[in-house]
Amino acid sequence: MFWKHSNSQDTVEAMALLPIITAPDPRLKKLSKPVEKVDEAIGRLMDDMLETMYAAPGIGLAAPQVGVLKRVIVVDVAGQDSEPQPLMLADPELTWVSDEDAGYEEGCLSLPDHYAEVVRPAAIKVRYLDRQNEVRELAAEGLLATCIQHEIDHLDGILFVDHLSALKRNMILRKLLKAKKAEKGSQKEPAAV
Ligand code: GNR
Ligand code: NI
Repeated sequence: MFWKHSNSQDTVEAMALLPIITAPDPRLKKLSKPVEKVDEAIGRLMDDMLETMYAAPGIGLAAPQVGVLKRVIVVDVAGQDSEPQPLMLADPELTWVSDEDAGYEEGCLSLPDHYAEVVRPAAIKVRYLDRQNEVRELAAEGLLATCIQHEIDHLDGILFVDHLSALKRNMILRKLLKAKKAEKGSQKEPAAV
């Protein structure tokens, strides 16, 4: 679907799959910076993030997950059997949240293979800059509202496990750390003969 960037000179360059950072990693805990303007470079970042998200596959991705500490997120909750509905948001801000809450079983590409119910406002309004640098406002409920809040959390260095009890959070983070250490160890190990 999104295979090429075209720039102002009408040349094309291949899009890129970006490596996704997994926890624990200090970059996932940082506050990302506003972009203020969606220029060509931010547009390309959005395209690359969307391609990376579809390939993962995931329903959302935030720039810090690919090591870029800028306030950019992409979302598509349409699912594999329907028309894609890509959203690309820069500097997203919640302008309204419902009093009513909803719980969803959440996952995160930066916390692979771990899932837990997180309670958040059931409906939101979000103001942002779109791919064309236009200010827009979107009302969302259901999975889309959950996903947008999950992505905005990433921009503030917050992971879904930060909404859980310390016990559940530490259990998940310990397992991820162990998995990382095992991965490193296996790389260092000489091949068995
Ligand atoms: O792919 C993802 N699925 C998901 C499911 C429930 C609530 C949030 C999400 S977002 C996640 C992709 C991701 O890690 N985005 O930051
Ligand atoms: Ni996530």
